[in-house]
Amino acid sequence: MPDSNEGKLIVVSNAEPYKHVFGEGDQVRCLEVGGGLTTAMNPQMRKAGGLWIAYGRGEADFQVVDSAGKVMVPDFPETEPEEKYGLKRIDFESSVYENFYRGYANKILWPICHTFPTRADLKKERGYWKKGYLPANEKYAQAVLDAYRPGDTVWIHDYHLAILPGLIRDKIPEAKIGLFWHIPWAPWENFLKIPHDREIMESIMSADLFGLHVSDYVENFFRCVEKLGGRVDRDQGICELDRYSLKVGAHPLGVNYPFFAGADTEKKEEFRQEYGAEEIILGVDRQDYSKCIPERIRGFEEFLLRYPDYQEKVTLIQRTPESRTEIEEYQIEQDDINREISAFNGKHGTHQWVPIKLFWEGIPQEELIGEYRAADVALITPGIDGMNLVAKEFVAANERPKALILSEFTGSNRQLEGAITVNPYDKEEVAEAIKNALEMEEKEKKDRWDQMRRVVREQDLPTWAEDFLTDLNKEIV
Ligand code: GDG
Repeated sequence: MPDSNEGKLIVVSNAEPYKHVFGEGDQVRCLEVGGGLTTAMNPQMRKAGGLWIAYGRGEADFQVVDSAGKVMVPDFPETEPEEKYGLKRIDFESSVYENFYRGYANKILWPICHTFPTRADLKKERGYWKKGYLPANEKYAQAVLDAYRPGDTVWIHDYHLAILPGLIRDKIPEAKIGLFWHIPWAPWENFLKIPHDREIMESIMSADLFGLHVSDYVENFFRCVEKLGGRVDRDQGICELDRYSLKVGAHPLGVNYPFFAGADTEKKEEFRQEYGAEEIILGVDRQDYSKCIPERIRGFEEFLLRYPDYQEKVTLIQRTPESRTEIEEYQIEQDDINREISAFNGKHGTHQWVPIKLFWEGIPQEELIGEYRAADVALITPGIDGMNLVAKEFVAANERPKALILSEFTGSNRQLEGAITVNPYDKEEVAEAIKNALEMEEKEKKDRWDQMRRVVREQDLPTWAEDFLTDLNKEIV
C-alpha cells in the first residue's frame, strides 16, 4: 500500500463500508455494511488508512459528518484511532440517484455484464445516462478532485463508476488511476449492445490499470477493444484504443483468511436440533437473480425425489440478505422465492423436519462463520458471478474437510479445483452433486479440501490488494 510519504490511497466506490442509523432515543449507531466489495477493501483501509469516497445511504449518515462530508470510521467505541480511516460521504438528488443506481448501474450494466441482456432496459439507456450516470459520476469526480494531492493513488471500484477514470484524467492528467471491476466482463456481443459502449470503453482506457477477476473476463474486454478498432498485445497485457493505452490483468480477489480461519464460533448442534436434520447444506447469497436461488431449490428437490432416504436427514439453510429492495424486480423475486419455499416445505416437510430454512436477514460476519462451520456441504450455484467470495470464506472458515458444490460460472471455480463443479441450470446434475458431496470418501474430501485451502490461504485479500497496487505503480514499458 502507498505509505504517507508516497501520498495517500483514495478508494472510490458507490457502496460505503459503514453507515449510521438512528438507535434508541437520539442515539446514532454505526453499522458495518456487508457485500463483496466492502468486505474486500475494508480490512485494507483499516490497516493502511487513506480516504474512502462513497454514497452515504444510512438514515443518519449526514448527522455525523464534518463540514467536508467526512467521518472517521469504523466509528465504534472500541476501535483504536490507528485503525480508523476517512470516509467522505456524498449525496445525490433522488432523481439523479434513481437514474444512476436503479437505472444505469442495475438495469443496464449489471444485466449486460452478467449476460442477461433481456433483463437490460436498453431503450431507456440514454435517459439513465443523461439524468443519472453522467451527473453522478461527475459528482464523484469532484469529490476526488477536492481530495487529491500530487502523489496520491486513486483506486476506483466497479461498474457504477466506469466513466470516472475519464472524468478524473481530464482534470488531472498525471494521476495514478486503477479501476477494479467486481462483476464479469461480458462477451463483446453483449457489451457492445450498450449505446454508450464507446464512451465507457474510452473512460476505462484512460485509467492506468484495469483489473478483472479472471482471464476469461480480460479476454472478453480485449475482444471489445478490438471490435471498436483498437489493438491488443496479449503477451504484455496491454491494449490501445485511439490515444489511450491501458494495462489489463486478472487479479482474482481473495478473502481475509486469518479472520475466517481464526474466529472462535460454532453452531452445529444448535442447527441440527432446530431443524431436525443430521446434515446441513448451506447456501449464502446476497439476494439477486444472478444467484439463481429458484434453480437451486429445484436441484434440491430433484435430490430429495431421487434419494428419498435423505428425507428428514438433510436441511438446506439458505441465507439471502435482502438487497436492492428499491428495485421492483428484486421485490417480485423475493415474493416468488417465499412462495416457492413455503410450497416446497408444505410438500416435502414433516412435523419434525423443515427441508429448507430461508433467512432474508443479514447477520454479523462473525456469526456467518458459525454457519459456515455448522454446514457439512456448501451449495453455491449462481448462474454467473464475477468471483463469489462466499465459496472462499466457507473454505477458509473450515479446517475440517467439507464438500463445496460450486457453479462452473463463478470466478472462484477457476481457482477452487477441489470443488464439485455443477451447471446450476441442470437440476439432475445438482442433485447428483449433493449426493456425491454427502457420501464422498474422507480421503477424496481431504485431497480436494487441501487444494482449496492452499489457494484461499495463499491468494488472500492482502495479496490481491498488494498485487493490484504494485501492478498499478509499474510503468508501462
Ligand atoms: C460482488 C460480485 C464478487 C453475505 N451474507 C452476509 C454477509 N455476506 C457477505 C459474504 C461475502 C459477501 O457478502 C458476498 O460476496 P460475494 O462475492 O459472494 O457476492 P456479491 O455481493 O454479489 O459481490 C461478486 C464480489 O463483488 C467481490 O468482488 O465476488 O462476484 O457479484 O463477503 O460474507 N455479510 C454479513 N452478513 C450476512 O448475512 N455481514
